[in-house]
Amino acid sequence: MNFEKYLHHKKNIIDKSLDEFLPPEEKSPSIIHKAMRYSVFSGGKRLRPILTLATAELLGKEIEKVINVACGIELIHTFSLIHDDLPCIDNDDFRRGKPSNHKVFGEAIALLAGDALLVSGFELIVRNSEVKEIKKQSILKVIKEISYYIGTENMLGGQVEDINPKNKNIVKEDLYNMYMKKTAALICVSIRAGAILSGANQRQLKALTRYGENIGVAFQVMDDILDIMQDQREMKKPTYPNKYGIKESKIEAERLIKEAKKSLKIFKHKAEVLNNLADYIISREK
Ligand code: GRG
Repeated sequence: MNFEKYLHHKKNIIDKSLDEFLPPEEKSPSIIHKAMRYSVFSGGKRLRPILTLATAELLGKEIEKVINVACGIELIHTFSLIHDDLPCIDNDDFRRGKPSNHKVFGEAIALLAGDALLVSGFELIVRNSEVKEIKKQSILKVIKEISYYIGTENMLGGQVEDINPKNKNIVKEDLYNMYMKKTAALICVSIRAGAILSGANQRQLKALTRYGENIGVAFQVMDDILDIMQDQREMKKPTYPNKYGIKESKIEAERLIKEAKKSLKIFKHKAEVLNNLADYIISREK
Protein backbone atom coordinates (compact mmCIF):
# COMPACT_ATOMS: atom_id res chain seq x y z
CA MET A 1 0.00 0.00 0.00
CA ASN A 2 1.20 3.51 -0.83
CA PHE A 3 0.88 5.38 2.47
CA GLU A 4 1.03 8.86 0.92
CA LYS A 5 -1.92 7.92 -1.29
CA TYR A 6 -3.76 6.50 1.71
CA LEU A 7 -3.41 9.79 3.61
CA HIS A 8 -4.45 11.84 0.59
CA HIS A 9 -7.50 9.67 -0.05
CA LYS A 10 -8.69 9.79 3.57
CA LYS A 11 -8.10 13.55 3.74
CA ASN A 12 -10.32 14.05 0.68
CA ILE A 13 -13.12 12.00 2.23
CA ILE A 14 -12.88 14.01 5.47
CA ASP A 15 -12.76 17.36 3.63
CA LYS A 16 -15.85 16.45 1.59
CA SER A 17 -17.82 15.46 4.70
CA LEU A 18 -16.83 18.62 6.55
CA ASP A 19 -17.78 20.76 3.57
CA GLU A 20 -21.20 19.10 3.35
CA PHE A 21 -21.85 19.55 7.06
CA LEU A 22 -20.70 23.12 7.68
CA PRO A 23 -23.09 25.95 6.81
CA PRO A 24 -22.09 27.79 3.60
CA GLU A 25 -20.24 31.08 3.97
CA GLU A 26 -23.17 33.07 2.57
CA LYS A 27 -25.58 31.76 5.21
CA SER A 28 -26.46 34.37 7.81
CA PRO A 29 -24.71 35.29 10.07
CA SER A 30 -22.19 35.06 7.26
CA ILE A 31 -19.17 36.33 9.20
CA ILE A 32 -19.23 33.43 11.66
CA HIS A 33 -19.62 30.80 8.94
CA LYS A 34 -16.74 32.41 7.02
CA ALA A 35 -14.56 32.37 10.14
CA MET A 36 -15.40 28.73 10.90
CA ARG A 37 -14.64 27.63 7.35
CA TYR A 38 -11.47 29.73 7.25
CA SER A 39 -9.87 27.63 9.99
CA VAL A 40 -11.41 24.28 9.05
CA PHE A 41 -10.11 24.55 5.46
CA SER A 42 -6.68 26.06 5.97
CA GLY A 43 -4.46 23.04 5.45
CA GLY A 44 -4.86 20.83 8.52
CA LYS A 45 -3.34 17.36 8.25
CA ARG A 46 -6.55 15.69 9.53
CA LEU A 47 -4.49 13.36 11.70
CA ARG A 48 -7.18 12.84 14.37
CA PRO A 49 -10.07 11.90 12.04
CA ILE A 50 -7.70 9.73 9.99
CA LEU A 51 -6.85 7.88 13.20
CA THR A 52 -10.57 7.32 13.90
CA LEU A 53 -11.12 5.97 10.38
CA ALA A 54 -7.99 3.81 10.43
CA THR A 55 -8.96 2.30 13.80
CA ALA A 56 -12.43 1.47 12.49
CA GLU A 57 -10.91 -0.16 9.40
CA LEU A 58 -8.51 -2.15 11.53
CA LEU A 59 -11.49 -3.57 13.42
CA GLY A 60 -13.45 -4.33 10.26
CA LYS A 61 -15.90 -1.42 10.29
CA GLU A 62 -16.54 0.58 7.10
CA ILE A 63 -15.39 4.19 7.40
CA GLU A 64 -18.77 5.63 6.31
CA LYS A 65 -20.19 4.28 9.55
CA VAL A 66 -17.89 6.45 11.71
CA ILE A 67 -17.12 9.42 9.45
CA ASN A 68 -19.35 11.86 11.34
CA VAL A 69 -17.63 11.14 14.65
CA ALA A 70 -14.23 11.47 12.93
CA CYS A 71 -15.18 14.86 11.45
CA GLY A 72 -16.76 16.02 14.71
CA ILE A 73 -13.42 15.43 16.41
CA GLU A 74 -11.68 17.48 13.70
CA LEU A 75 -14.07 20.39 14.39
CA ILE A 76 -13.27 20.18 18.11
CA HIS A 77 -9.55 20.15 17.25
CA THR A 78 -10.00 23.25 15.05
CA PHE A 79 -11.84 25.02 17.87
CA SER A 80 -8.91 24.34 20.20
CA LEU A 81 -6.42 25.79 17.69
CA ILE A 82 -8.40 29.01 17.22
CA HIS A 83 -8.66 29.57 20.97
CA ASP A 84 -5.02 28.55 21.49
CA ASP A 85 -3.89 31.30 19.08
CA LEU A 86 -5.90 34.08 20.78
CA PRO A 87 -3.91 36.94 22.34
CA CYS A 88 -5.10 35.92 25.82
CA ILE A 89 -3.65 32.40 25.40
CA ASP A 90 -0.66 31.82 23.08
CA ASN A 91 -0.97 35.05 21.10
CA ASP A 92 0.03 33.56 17.76
CA ASP A 93 -0.42 35.66 14.61
CA PHE A 94 0.03 32.70 12.30
CA ARG A 95 -1.32 29.17 12.04
CA ARG A 96 -0.29 26.77 9.26
CA GLY A 97 1.64 29.64 7.66
CA LYS A 98 -1.51 31.78 7.33
CA PRO A 99 -2.81 34.63 9.52
CA SER A 100 -4.58 33.12 12.53
CA ASN A 101 -8.35 33.39 12.83
CA HIS A 102 -8.37 36.46 15.10
CA LYS A 103 -5.92 38.28 12.79
CA VAL A 104 -8.43 37.96 9.95
CA PHE A 105 -11.77 38.22 11.75
CA GLY A 106 -10.92 39.98 15.03
CA GLU A 107 -10.84 38.52 18.53
CA ALA A 108 -14.59 38.48 19.21
CA ILE A 109 -15.49 36.59 16.04
CA ALA A 110 -12.53 34.19 16.47
CA LEU A 111 -13.72 33.40 19.99
CA LEU A 112 -17.25 32.78 18.72
CA ALA A 113 -16.06 30.76 15.71
CA GLY A 114 -14.18 28.51 18.16
CA ASP A 115 -17.30 28.15 20.31
CA ALA A 116 -19.40 27.39 17.24
CA LEU A 117 -16.97 24.66 16.12
CA LEU A 118 -17.02 23.03 19.54
CA VAL A 119 -20.82 22.93 19.51
CA SER A 120 -20.95 21.80 15.86
CA GLY A 121 -18.42 19.08 16.60
CA PHE A 122 -20.76 17.53 19.13
CA GLU A 123 -23.74 18.00 16.81
CA LEU A 124 -21.92 16.04 14.11
CA ILE A 125 -20.98 13.30 16.57
CA VAL A 126 -24.63 12.95 17.60
CA ARG A 127 -25.59 12.72 13.90
CA ASN A 128 -23.56 9.54 13.74
CA SER A 129 -26.36 7.89 15.77
CA GLU A 130 -28.48 7.99 12.59
CA VAL A 131 -26.26 5.23 11.15
CA LYS A 132 -28.24 1.99 11.44
CA GLU A 133 -25.27 -0.28 12.24
CA ILE A 134 -24.05 1.92 15.11
CA LYS A 135 -25.54 1.33 18.54
CA LYS A 136 -26.99 4.47 20.20
CA GLN A 137 -25.30 3.30 23.38
CA SER A 138 -21.85 3.50 21.77
CA ILE A 139 -22.51 7.07 20.57
CA LEU A 140 -23.39 8.03 24.15
CA LYS A 141 -20.18 6.38 25.34
CA VAL A 142 -18.17 8.28 22.70
CA ILE A 143 -19.73 11.60 23.75
CA LYS A 144 -18.89 10.86 27.39
CA GLU A 145 -15.33 9.87 26.44
CA ILE A 146 -14.70 12.96 24.30
CA SER A 147 -16.11 15.26 26.98
CA TYR A 148 -13.75 13.67 29.51
CA TYR A 149 -10.68 13.67 27.25
CA ILE A 150 -11.06 17.36 26.35
CA GLY A 151 -12.10 18.47 29.85
CA THR A 152 -10.30 19.86 32.86
CA GLU A 153 -8.52 16.59 33.68
CA ASN A 154 -7.14 16.36 30.15
CA MET A 155 -6.91 18.76 27.19
CA LEU A 156 -8.28 21.84 28.92
CA GLY A 157 -6.30 21.08 32.09
CA GLY A 158 -3.14 20.59 30.03
CA GLN A 159 -3.66 23.95 28.38
CA VAL A 160 -4.04 25.56 31.82
CA GLU A 161 -0.69 24.05 32.85
CA ASP A 162 0.86 25.15 29.57
CA ILE A 163 -0.02 28.83 30.10
CA ASN A 164 0.54 28.63 33.83
CA PRO A 165 3.43 26.21 34.51
CA LYS A 166 3.65 24.93 38.12
CA ASN A 167 7.18 26.18 38.65
CA LYS A 168 10.32 27.03 36.77
CA ASN A 169 12.04 23.74 37.63
CA ILE A 170 9.70 21.59 35.64
CA VAL A 171 10.90 17.96 35.47
CA LYS A 172 10.55 15.30 32.77
CA GLU A 173 7.52 13.75 34.45
CA ASP A 174 5.69 17.13 34.56
CA LEU A 175 6.36 17.68 30.87
CA TYR A 176 5.18 14.17 30.04
CA ASN A 177 1.96 14.69 32.02
CA MET A 178 1.32 18.06 30.44
CA TYR A 179 1.83 16.65 26.92
CA MET A 180 -0.40 13.72 27.76
CA LYS A 181 -3.23 16.07 28.71
CA LYS A 182 -2.75 18.94 26.28
CA THR A 183 -2.16 16.94 23.11
CA ALA A 184 -2.23 13.16 23.58
CA ALA A 185 -5.72 13.17 25.11
CA LEU A 186 -7.51 14.28 21.93
CA ILE A 187 -5.34 12.02 19.77
CA CYS A 188 -6.02 9.11 22.09
CA VAL A 189 -9.79 9.64 22.18
CA SER A 190 -9.86 9.85 18.36
CA ILE A 191 -8.60 6.28 18.36
CA ARG A 192 -10.79 5.14 21.26
CA ALA A 193 -13.88 6.58 19.53
CA GLY A 194 -13.14 4.55 16.38
CA ALA A 195 -12.58 1.47 18.54
CA ILE A 196 -15.76 1.87 20.62
CA LEU A 197 -17.93 2.42 17.52
CA SER A 198 -16.39 -0.68 15.95
CA GLY A 199 -17.13 -2.91 18.95
CA ALA A 200 -13.55 -3.36 20.19
CA ASN A 201 -13.13 -5.74 23.14
CA GLN A 202 -11.34 -4.65 26.34
CA ARG A 203 -7.98 -6.09 25.28
CA GLN A 204 -8.11 -4.30 21.93
CA LEU A 205 -9.25 -1.04 23.54
CA LYS A 206 -6.43 -1.18 26.06
CA ALA A 207 -3.80 -1.81 23.37
CA LEU A 208 -5.16 1.00 21.18
CA THR A 209 -5.25 3.38 24.15
CA ARG A 210 -1.57 2.71 24.90
CA TYR A 211 -0.81 3.29 21.23
CA GLY A 212 -2.75 6.59 21.29
CA GLU A 213 -1.06 7.85 24.44
CA ASN A 214 2.42 7.11 23.11
CA ILE A 215 1.92 8.57 19.64
CA GLY A 216 0.16 11.55 21.25
CA VAL A 217 3.09 12.46 23.48
CA ALA A 218 5.55 11.80 20.63
CA PHE A 219 3.45 14.12 18.46
CA GLN A 220 3.83 17.00 20.94
CA VAL A 221 7.58 16.40 21.34
CA MET A 222 7.95 16.56 17.53
CA ASP A 223 5.68 19.63 17.40
CA ASP A 224 7.96 21.42 19.87
CA ILE A 225 11.05 20.44 17.87
CA LEU A 226 9.45 21.77 14.65
CA ASP A 227 8.39 24.98 16.46
CA ILE A 228 11.91 25.62 17.72
CA MET A 229 13.35 25.13 14.28
CA GLN A 230 10.88 27.69 12.89
CA ASP A 231 10.48 30.21 15.70
CA GLN A 232 13.13 31.22 18.22
CA ARG A 233 10.43 32.75 20.46
CA GLU A 234 9.44 29.21 21.41
CA MET A 235 12.79 28.92 23.25
CA LYS A 236 11.22 30.61 26.30
CA LYS A 237 8.55 27.97 26.91
CA PRO A 238 9.12 24.90 29.11
CA THR A 239 9.17 22.19 26.44
CA TYR A 240 11.00 18.91 25.92
CA PRO A 241 13.56 20.25 23.41
CA ASN A 242 14.12 23.43 25.43
CA LYS A 243 14.98 21.38 28.46
CA TYR A 244 16.76 18.39 26.94
CA GLY A 245 17.85 19.60 23.50
CA ILE A 246 16.70 18.58 20.04
CA LYS A 247 18.81 15.42 19.78
CA GLU A 248 17.57 13.90 23.03
CA SER A 249 14.00 14.92 22.24
CA LYS A 250 14.15 13.09 18.92
CA ILE A 251 15.44 10.00 20.70
CA GLU A 252 12.56 10.25 23.18
CA ALA A 253 9.99 10.65 20.37
CA GLU A 254 11.44 7.58 18.62
CA ARG A 255 11.26 5.59 21.87
CA LEU A 256 7.60 6.52 22.31
CA ILE A 257 6.80 5.51 18.73
CA LYS A 258 8.52 2.17 19.26
CA GLU A 259 6.41 1.62 22.40
CA ALA A 260 3.27 2.59 20.51
CA LYS A 261 3.98 0.06 17.78
CA LYS A 262 4.67 -2.64 20.37
CA SER A 263 1.13 -2.40 21.68
CA LEU A 264 -0.23 -3.05 18.18
CA LYS A 265 1.41 -6.50 18.02
CA ILE A 266 -1.90 -8.20 18.92
CA PHE A 267 -3.40 -6.98 15.62
CA LYS A 268 -0.58 -8.55 13.55
CA HIS A 269 -0.53 -7.43 9.88
CA LYS A 270 -3.87 -5.62 10.23
CA ALA A 271 -2.05 -2.86 12.12
CA GLU A 272 -0.06 -1.76 9.05
CA VAL A 273 -1.81 1.61 8.68
CA LEU A 274 -1.59 2.49 12.38
CA ASN A 275 2.10 1.51 12.32
CA ASN A 276 2.63 3.78 9.31
CA LEU A 277 0.77 6.60 11.05
CA ALA A 278 3.05 6.22 14.07
CA ASP A 279 6.13 6.51 11.83
CA TYR A 280 4.60 9.49 10.04
CA ILE A 281 4.39 11.38 13.35
CA ILE A 282 8.17 11.44 13.75
CA SER A 283 9.03 11.86 10.09
CA ARG A 284 6.65 14.74 9.34
CA GLU A 285 7.95 18.18 8.46
CA LYS A 286 4.84 20.22 9.43
C1 GRG B 1 -11.45 21.53 25.30
C2 GRG B 1 -13.07 23.18 26.26
C3 GRG B 1 -11.72 22.90 25.75
C4 GRG B 1 -10.76 23.85 25.69
C5 GRG B 1 -9.51 23.67 24.97
C6 GRG B 1 -7.37 25.98 23.78
C7 GRG B 1 -7.37 24.67 24.49
C8 GRG B 1 -8.39 24.47 25.55
C9 GRG B 1 -6.48 23.70 24.20
C10 GRG B 1 -5.46 23.83 23.16
C11 GRG B 1 -4.62 22.64 23.13
C12 GRG B 1 -3.65 22.67 22.02
C13 GRG B 1 -3.73 23.70 20.95
C14 GRG B 1 -2.70 21.74 21.99
C15 GRG B 1 -1.69 21.65 20.92
C16 GRG B 1 -1.95 20.44 20.10
C17 GRG B 1 -1.24 20.51 18.80
C18 GRG B 1 0.18 20.09 18.73
C19 GRG B 1 -1.90 20.94 17.72
C20 GRG B 1 -1.40 20.91 16.34
O1 GRG B 1 -1.95 19.75 15.74
P1 GRG B 1 -1.76 19.39 14.22
O2 GRG B 1 -0.36 19.63 13.79
O3 GRG B 1 -2.69 20.47 13.54
O4 GRG B 1 -2.31 18.04 13.99
P2 GRG B 1 -3.15 20.62 12.00
O5 GRG B 1 -4.64 20.55 12.07
O6 GRG B 1 -2.66 21.97 11.58
O7 GRG B 1 -2.57 19.53 11.17
